[in-house]
Order: sequence, then structure tokens, then C-alpha cells
Amino acid sequence: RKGGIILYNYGLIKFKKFGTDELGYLSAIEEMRDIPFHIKRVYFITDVPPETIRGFHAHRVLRQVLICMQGSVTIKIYNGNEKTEIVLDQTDVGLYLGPMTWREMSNFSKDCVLTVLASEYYSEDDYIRDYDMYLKECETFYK
Ligand code: T46
Repeated sequence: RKGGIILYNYGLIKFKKFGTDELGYLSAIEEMRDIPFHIKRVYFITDVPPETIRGFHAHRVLRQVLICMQGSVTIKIYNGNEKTEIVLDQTDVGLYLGPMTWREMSNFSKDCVLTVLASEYYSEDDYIRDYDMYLKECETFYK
């Protein structure tokens, strides 16, 4: 909650999906229409060995949308108040993660392709990789 406004700093976005089982499917993603920011960077995570857990950080400013293009992956999210677990396994669903959301990615299927659309260029300074520091910064962020 900030200034009386509840901030929903993560959530699912549904993209349009055109097509049929006979023809195949097509989804389109447009910045500022489907994605609530200008996209400055795209990266993707592939070939993650089973049992691997990635993430363990939050971002101070960065906003991102995660889309599982193939296979499946579980995203654990902590936003200072509540913990949520979301399975991504559809190409027409994106997970929006706003600032100050702690994330951990696990259960990568062998074929998983996790694509991420990001609002900023890569900057290591934007990462909070220490959980205690994250909780401390949450106190002022969510005040
Ligand atoms: C996030 C989750 C969902 C770069 O050089 N440029 C980049 O744009 C990115 C994203 C990473 N890197 C380098 C930094 C590290 O040496 O790639 C290496 C692996 O990055 P990291 O350990 O941060 O990867 P994940 O999977 O833990 O986290 C990534 C993103 O970094 C992060 O922003 O939210 O995916």
C-alpha cells in the first residue's frame, strides 16, 4: 500500500491467441498495449538442468513480463506481504513482475524456454540479491 493506493506489483497478462488446431496458433505482443512498459531488453533462459533453482533476487526499478514459450516452469513470488506460486506453461500468458518482488524459478521442464521482456537495460545495481536487505528495503517501499 502506498499513499492509500494498493499496488498490485505482480499479475498475469493474457495475450490474444489466433488460430485453430488444424492451422496452428499465433499470438502477438505489443508494448504499451499488452505490456505495461516500453520494452528495452529481451532475454531467454533455456536448458536449465532439473532441480536447478534460479533467481533469488528482487529488482528495485525493473519491471518484467515472463512468458514460457515452451515447456513449463514454476515461479515463486514474494512481495513483502504474501507468497504466491505460479506455474507458467502457456505461450499466451505472461507474468508481470513489478519492482520489489522477490522471485525464485524452479521445476524447469527439460524443454523449457522462458522468455523475459524487460523495461530497462541490464544493470547489476538494480538487483537485491540478499533476502535480509530485500526485507529491509520492503519496509520503506511498501510503507
Ligand atoms: C530475473 C529473472 C527472471 C546479463 O549479462 N544480461 C542480462 O540481461 C541478464 C538478465 C543477465 N545477464 C548475466 C548476469 C549473470 O552473469 O547473466 C548471468 C545470469 O543472470 P542471473 O543469475 O541474474 O539469472 P537468473 O535466472 O537468476 O535471473 C534472471 C534475470 O537476471 C532477472 O532479472 O528477474 O531471470
